[in-house]
Amino acid sequence: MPKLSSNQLQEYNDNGYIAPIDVLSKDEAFEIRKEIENIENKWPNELKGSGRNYVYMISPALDKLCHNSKILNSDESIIGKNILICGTTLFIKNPHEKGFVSFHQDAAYIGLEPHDWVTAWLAITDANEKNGCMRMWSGSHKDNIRHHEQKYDKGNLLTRGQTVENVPVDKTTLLILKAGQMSLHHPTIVHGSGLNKSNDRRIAFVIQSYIGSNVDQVLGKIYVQQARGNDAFKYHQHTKRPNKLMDPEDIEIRKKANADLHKIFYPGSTKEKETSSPQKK
Ligand SMILES: O=C(O)CCC(=O)C(=O)O
Repeated sequence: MPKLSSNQLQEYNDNGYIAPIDVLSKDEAFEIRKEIENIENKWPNELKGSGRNYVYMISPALDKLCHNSKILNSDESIIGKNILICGTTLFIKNPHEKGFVSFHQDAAYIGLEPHDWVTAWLAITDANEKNGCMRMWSGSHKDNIRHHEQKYDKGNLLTRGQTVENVPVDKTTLLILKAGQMSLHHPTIVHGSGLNKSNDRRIAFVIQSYIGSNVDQVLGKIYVQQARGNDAFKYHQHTKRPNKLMDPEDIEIRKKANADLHKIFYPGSTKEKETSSPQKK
């Protein structure tokens, strides 16, 4: 599988994202959906709230997806040969729930410096306007980090409802993907997503993010896996890949990782949003 073509790379550099990139077949994406729903059914609390993070640590199927060579080849075009996986998030919008994601820049709160990292958003179900696919403000990654209002608003899937105000929505692009396709986005692109008005779930497995081994976490501690190349910098604790679903040893390390992530997402905050799914940033 080739890396990104020079046109695709140019598009990523110009717009701050690139899509669609085919990763899984429709059937393979459905298998991943079944894996996620199996965990939800057998361990009902496991993927709720901050449990949406780091699920690749306890599921061999999701771990394998993070190491998918089609994803990594594309990543390599953007961040080079030494690639670490530093986390995953499930962005699930159930039908008839009020879940949305306000316009924001990932780099504003995520603490990964320098910005030699890229986020892979993999559609496990189709993602379209009706079910609340992402909207990208093309080219906005070229500006600095903008002011984010912390709104803690109901239904916002971001931990603190971080919002870039006055985004010209008519100038944003809908990121429509088929199940099994992915988009890659830049740390500073302004993006968000609306409500799911369909009758099915909208499920995304987001590798947030693939980082160059030179990238530090300046707000706290993260746990990584080597995806490609080597780690000459050794900034982060490496974790082992899971061999079986919900292995007690993996559950323990995931608990630690989530507790540390919580400190990054709620730095010095006295307020924690009441939501069914605080997940990131
Ligand atoms: O899934 C969504 O709707 C938003 C995801 C997002 O903000 C991200 O992956 O950075």
